[in-house]
Amino acid sequence: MTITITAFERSPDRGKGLARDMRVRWALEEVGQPYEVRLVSFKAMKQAAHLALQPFGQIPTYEEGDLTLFESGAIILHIAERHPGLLPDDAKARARAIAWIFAAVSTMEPVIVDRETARYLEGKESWYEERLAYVNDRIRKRLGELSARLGDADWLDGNFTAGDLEMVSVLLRLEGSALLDEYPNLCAYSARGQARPAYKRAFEAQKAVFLAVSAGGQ
Ligand code: GTB
Repeated sequence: MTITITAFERSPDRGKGLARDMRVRWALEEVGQPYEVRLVSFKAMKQAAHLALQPFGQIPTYEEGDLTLFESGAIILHIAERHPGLLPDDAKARARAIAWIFAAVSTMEPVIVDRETARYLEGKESWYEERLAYVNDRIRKRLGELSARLGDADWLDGNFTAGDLEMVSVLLRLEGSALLDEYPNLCAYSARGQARPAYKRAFEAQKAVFLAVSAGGQ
């Protein structure tokens, strides 16, 4: 059955792979599932046809036969449960890997997104730098805890899982800030994720969208 996901027609990250379709692409590449991509404009995302798939008017979505999903974490869990390669067979190890997916999106990502939101919405305020210091400290707290748990292991719990895929994707949102550099084992962890052939294929695929739009002079 054909899998179709949605992605930005013009991603604001200009091909850096930071939008959440990248995680879904990466998961599909890890399990060797071909997929199609429907590009949506910001205008189309807020219109009825897309809202029927994604009630908040966002990307990514996932369609497979009569199944439609939204929320990248749920999509990744669905892919990981349906195809071998992203979750261990052992039931307890599988449950722990799923816990790491949730840890990435609900414990780590909110503090990181808060930093981005502060920059976009409050960057010009006189108190921005002061607020940023607090936001950065909240991120450092989480990075320190994650760093302590990872230690010198390659992945969070044994072999690479969907939990690592989600966690590396979240850490990537810190690229360009110096925060991650304070935690060498997390830098190495992120680099290991990005070195995976499936990550590279997914990255090139999303970058091709940006290059095509740029070449079209749009
Ligand atoms: N919880 C949802 C999920 O995980 O699927 C969140 C989905 C979401 O935030 N989608 C964003 C979106 O559609 C794109 S990924 N935004 C449009 C809107 O809300 O109108 C977030 C994102 C966007 C851009 C960058 N960037 O340019 O660097 C990075 C991340």
